[in-house]
Amino acid sequence: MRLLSLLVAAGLTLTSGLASADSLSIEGAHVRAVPPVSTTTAAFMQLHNAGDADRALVAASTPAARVAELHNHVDVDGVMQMRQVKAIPVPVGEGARLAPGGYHLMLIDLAVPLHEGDEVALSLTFDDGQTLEVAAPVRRIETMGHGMPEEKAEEMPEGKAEGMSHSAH
Ligand SMILES: [Cu+2]
Repeated sequence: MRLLSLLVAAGLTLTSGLASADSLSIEGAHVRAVPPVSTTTAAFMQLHNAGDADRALVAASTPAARVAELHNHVDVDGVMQMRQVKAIPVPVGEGARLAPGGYHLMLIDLAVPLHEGDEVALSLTFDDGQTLEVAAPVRRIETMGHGMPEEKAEEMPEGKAEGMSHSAH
């Protein structure tokens, strides 16, 4: 499983969940843990824009999935529906919040099952051409909206060890 070792290597070279370049930065990036039968999941994070120009996230990619799409949830006659969007606005100061029930990165056709504690390398491209890389830990997200167990995943090195033993098969 070369791909999984690639994910682990990326996790070692990047500060977990945190990345910055120029005025844009990423905080709290994480990927939703899903059952092994699931081939899609979502990534969430807070994007900050401390610069003097509004930016937009226009593309994403990851070695962990064939496709990474930008998605939003929209209210259609009282029913929340997920839609692909061309861009996620990242205004100066305000930034953008990617969270359950709103904007998110949809990871489609996962290359390997993601275990809690694994780290997924995400590459985000913005409308000015700059790309930010971030290592997003896989976490269990119990509910929609708030109440994410942010600290729990940090204390679970077992997940990473398990991932490595799989790569030895
Ligand atoms: Cu989606």
